[in-house]
Order: sequence, then C-alpha cells, then structure tokens
Amino acid sequence: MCVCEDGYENDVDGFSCVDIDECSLELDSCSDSADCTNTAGSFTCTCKTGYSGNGTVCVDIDECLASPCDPLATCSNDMGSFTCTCGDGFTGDGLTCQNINECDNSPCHQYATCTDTVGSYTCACQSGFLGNGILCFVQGFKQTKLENRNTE
Ligand SMILES: [Ca+2]
Ligand SMILES: [Ca+2]
Repeated sequence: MCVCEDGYENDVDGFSCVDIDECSLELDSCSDSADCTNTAGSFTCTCKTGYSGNGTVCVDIDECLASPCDPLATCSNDMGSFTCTCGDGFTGDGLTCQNINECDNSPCHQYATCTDTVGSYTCACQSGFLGNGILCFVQGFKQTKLENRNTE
C-alpha cells in the first residue's frame, strides 16, 4: 500500500493514489450557497451568484442597496436574488417601468373624457354633463332618479 498525500486515496489496486472527489462525496466544507469544484488533490468553493464570501461562508448580497430597479418600482431583496415590481399604474419588468394608458380600456363614463396621467388617469364629464366622470348625467336630470339607479 502506498501512503497517499492529503486529498488522494489508494486506488483499488493499492499501488497508486487517485484524487478524492470531495464535492460528489460531500466531504467538502463549502457553504450551501456555494458551488464546489473538484481539483487534483483538493477542491474549491465559490459562492453562487447573488452571494458573497470566501466560499465556506457565503452571505446574501442585498442588491437593493445599489438601486437596480426603475425609480418607479419597489425593490425587494431575496436570498440569492432580488425582485423589482413596478408601482401601481405602471407596467414593465421592474428594471424599467412604463406608464399604463388606462384610457385604452375606457374606464370613464361614455359622456366623460378620459385623460391619461403618469401613473394614473382622470375622468371628466363632457360639457353639458354633471358628475364625477365615472358617472355623468345630463344637467337637469333628477338627482333622486340618479340615486335610485345607484342603489338598484
Ligand atoms: Ca479533489
Ligand atoms: Ca439578495
């Protein structure tokens, strides 16, 4: 039998030494958040993407500190990653957010004019009509009738 150096073990014939694959045998000391790479006589640990450290100890990187999202999005830090979410009234992947034109979906009353705004929209009854833009009625239309309609 040969006496093998650290990181090697006797081959089945007992006359030569072969590398120990610490990674596949789970003899490594890598962090759960690191990738283990077998090398001749040893192994290396490299923190996974989204983590920093020496490979034995890996800690999550708080990517939000670097403000990676669109200014109109909120950033939430996750283990090994992060998420950007566009704010209300905006659409996109969070890295970039665009204003939604709500008027495309005709959210206002048929007798109202819709105006898209950044992050929102407004409804205004056309001239000759009263109301809040979501509901418009002809001037002189009986208020009681309108209230009845709302409660139906
Ligand atoms: Ca090895
Ligand atoms: Ca993170």
